[in-house]
Amino acid sequence: MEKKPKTAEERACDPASISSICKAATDCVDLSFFRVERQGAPCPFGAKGLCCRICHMGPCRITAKSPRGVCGADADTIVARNFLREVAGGAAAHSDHGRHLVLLLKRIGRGEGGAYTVKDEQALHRVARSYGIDVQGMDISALAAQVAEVLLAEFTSQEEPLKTLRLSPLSRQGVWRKQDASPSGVDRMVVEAMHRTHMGVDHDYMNILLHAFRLSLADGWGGSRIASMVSDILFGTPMPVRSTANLGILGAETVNVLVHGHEPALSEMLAAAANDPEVKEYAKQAGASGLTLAGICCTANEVLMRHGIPVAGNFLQQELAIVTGAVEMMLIDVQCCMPSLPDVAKSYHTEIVSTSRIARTIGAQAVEFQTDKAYEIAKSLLKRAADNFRKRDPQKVDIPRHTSPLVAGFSVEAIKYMLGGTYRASFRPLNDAVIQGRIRGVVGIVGCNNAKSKLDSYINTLTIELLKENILVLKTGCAAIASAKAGKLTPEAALECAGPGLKEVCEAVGMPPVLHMGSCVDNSRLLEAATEIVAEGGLGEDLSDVPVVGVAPEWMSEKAISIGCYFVASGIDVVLGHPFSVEGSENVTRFLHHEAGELFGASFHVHEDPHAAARAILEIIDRRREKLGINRKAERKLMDMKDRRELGV
Ligand code: SF4
Ligand code: MSK
Repeated sequence: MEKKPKTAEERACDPASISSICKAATDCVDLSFFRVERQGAPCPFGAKGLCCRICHMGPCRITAKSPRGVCGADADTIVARNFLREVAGGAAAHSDHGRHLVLLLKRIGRGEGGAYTVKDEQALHRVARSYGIDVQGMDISALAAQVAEVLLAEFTSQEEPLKTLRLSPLSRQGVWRKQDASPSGVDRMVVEAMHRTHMGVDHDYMNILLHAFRLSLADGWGGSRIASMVSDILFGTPMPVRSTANLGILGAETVNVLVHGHEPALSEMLAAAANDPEVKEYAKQAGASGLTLAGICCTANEVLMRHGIPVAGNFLQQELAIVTGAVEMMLIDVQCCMPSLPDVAKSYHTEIVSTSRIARTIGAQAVEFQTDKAYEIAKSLLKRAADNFRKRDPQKVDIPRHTSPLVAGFSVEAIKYMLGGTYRASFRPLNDAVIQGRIRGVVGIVGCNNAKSKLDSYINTLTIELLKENILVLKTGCAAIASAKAGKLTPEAALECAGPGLKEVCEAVGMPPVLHMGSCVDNSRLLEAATEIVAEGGLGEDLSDVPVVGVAPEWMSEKAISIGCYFVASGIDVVLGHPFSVEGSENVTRFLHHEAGELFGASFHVHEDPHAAARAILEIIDRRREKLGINRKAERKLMDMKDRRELGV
């Protein structure tokens, strides 16, 4: 019997998405939500990691009848090789993003940055000092050039372990040395991953998986960490900022321009150009009341955190934004931009513009981003969008009215400032609250949406469950946008769900219990926050001691696999909302779920139900609290006069 198609309500939980999914069906527009159903059940060999396409004697598939490929590779080798290649893909994407930013910093240092400057000199000094660069008497350009050189050398380091690893706790560096997991430059680590997984090279699943963890560390403590640090230097360290989320941010009367992808360089210029009086006037001449610049996915997170630019939606809403019929232009850069966008746009007047030399899409207009002309390019793109406004068909416009207010921009510096003020900025109040039990632990909820599951549902259910249990929640990527849409990024709304201890701390400090910490590369900020907790003292010596867990509920990209691996290799347990494609090998599955714990003090756990995930997370946190000797409920007794007399005070 043919399966009944899902209703819009079964595909998404926020009303804006539900209404746009219905509109797409009426407009006969194909969406990922529909394509996933046409795909049917996934190929079991692919889903379990048992298909090998590494040489042309294959493709080989492992079955009970043929337990080895033509070359003799068994399930363990094939599954582990496929896994390592996925980690390499994810680490490469994050790190190449980081490299592009460092190259921009280098150009600024050379005086070739065009309208780009070092926005945050303190951040530049901070980074320079952390690499042992003497900043005394250096002018900003020279320092930018020197920092860029040091960071570029991190990507290509051949034999030396990454210098950036030194930003982690000393004890963790010892674990990596002991397990032979300290990576050198990500360029070499990725090349080595491709070499190891070539036909006839590394066949030992444990050796292959160890390299997956090593490589992921070159992402988390290398490429991604560098990307976050350099973004702060170039565009400013994020500080809390108010804004709005969901499709309703699109203006019925304004020229609507969406930035989508991951790299913030051009969108920073667009943010500046959107305020240019010439551009504003041009939009008015086109008949609009103004211009709305907003974002999708992680480019959205980048410009949200630094400029308060609204977020139109997360990963699965990229097509839905076009379906509103009210988007004049969508600018796509790298990562997570669906190739379907120009097809969706054909039904409306939206122009899709691709801006990265390395990311072209058939049907999109390619306008290459050039550093020295970035501001001019940004202005001309916005004017082109205004020209498109004249082509908007009012009959096709239906903007869901739903929006939610939010607060974002919680860099580690911002959290420290919030907790301790200017003169005593530190994590001490957070550590004390964890030790006293008012905050039970800290959980980072990260990652994507996945068309296989109901948009945002797992993320939002889990977030509420954890807040009730006094867990401070840190968020990045599309998971952060899910919470924004659900209204859980405002202090007021989120506090309604928080348990009494967490609520008390948040009210005292004036912070929300869900902190938006940025984009996908900013998962490195979660590591930075956990390192601050260790450094502050009282919660163990290593990241594997602190009551911290990472969760990727609705993950879909290879980057999420790399992130998961560098969390685990850093000593932080990771809960996945659905499994990796490794179930074809019991040995590989056991290694990731158990033996990794013996090597790194943390491992992967899979829970497809968010309530079960919440229970598992609390167990991990309580186990860690038990080991630290702090797993007791905070006793808070209000003293009456009799008690006081007894105390003699
Ligand atoms: Fe088959 Fe081995 Fe070639 Fe893979 S490497 S396709 S298992 S022969
Ligand atoms: S954008 S990698 S869907 S979080 Fe960073 Fe969202 Fe995942 Fe892309």
